[in-house]
Amino acid sequence: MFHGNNGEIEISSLREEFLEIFLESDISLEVAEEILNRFQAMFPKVKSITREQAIDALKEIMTNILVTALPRTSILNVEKKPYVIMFLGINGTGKTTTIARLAYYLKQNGKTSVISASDTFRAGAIDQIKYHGEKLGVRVISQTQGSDPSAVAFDTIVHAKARNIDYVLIDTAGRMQTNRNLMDEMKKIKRVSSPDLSLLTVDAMAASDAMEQASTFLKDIKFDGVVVNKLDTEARGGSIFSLAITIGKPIYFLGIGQEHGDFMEYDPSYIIDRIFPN
Ligand SMILES: Nc1nc2c(ncn2[C@@H]2O[C@H](COP(=O)(O)OP(=O)(O)O)[C@@H](O)[C@H]2O)c(=O)[nH]1
Ligand SMILES: [Mg+2]
Repeated sequence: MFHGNNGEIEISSLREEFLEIFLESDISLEVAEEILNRFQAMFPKVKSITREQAIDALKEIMTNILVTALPRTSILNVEKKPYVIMFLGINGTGKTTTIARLAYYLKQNGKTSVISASDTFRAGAIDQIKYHGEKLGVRVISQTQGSDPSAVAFDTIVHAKARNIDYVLIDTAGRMQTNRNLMDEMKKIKRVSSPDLSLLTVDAMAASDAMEQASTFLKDIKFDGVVVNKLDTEARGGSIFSLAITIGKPIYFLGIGQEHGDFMEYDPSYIIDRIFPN
């Protein structure tokens, strides 16, 4: 690599260096090239700059992309009561964990919630969410395995209205987007509970899968936003750029670990810091 005076490096070398970093961070090639083209355009007449200047410029470009996925308002500032949130997504992407973490987050911020155990399909799902509810001191409304998930959601909303509870969080069964029956069931829950917000959970570790899942779901069942989980793993969160650019839906929450507190409202600077650790 060419190092000029004052630690300056040729832009073309920096391009190569950062392309590698971006690809290792799960940013798609297309998005990486777009970022680097914008980067180059910022220095039209200059041959070399310092690495620090380069990082500052890249952070600015990348932040501009990420802020386009910010929701209009914090989940804490909604006006409707109860505010009904339904979670969708394939198995293992962290729906149940997200609900537990969100219930905890709401509680920390002085809000009340009740959970609908509408994953009545998978064995053990009701016990899993009840376990979280007990630990958090949050009520879980459930029936038995195999019962109608939309009836459970309905009951939960009735409960929330009667008790003046702020939020209803509806857990659902993991769906392969190819499974017709299960998709229809999902639509029924949506019809019956008419959620104020429906969120798709995706797994940051499966970057290209996440994109594909989001686009497939979008065709079949409308959702309003995305939750990206498992950002504490080796996943560096690059898939969030593709989500922000391609899906055109806000990103609401980030899951950053297995504990109830490992959760935050979507924050572009968290992603930037993972890609450019100091
Ligand atoms: N490391 C890590 N694991 C997570 C995160 N979110 C969920 N998990 C784990 O992923 C697995 C599946 O999560 P679960 O909530 O059951 O997914 P669901 O099938 O969509 O309900 C569980 O073992 C969770 O502990 C996260 O942000 N980080
Ligand atoms: Mg689950």
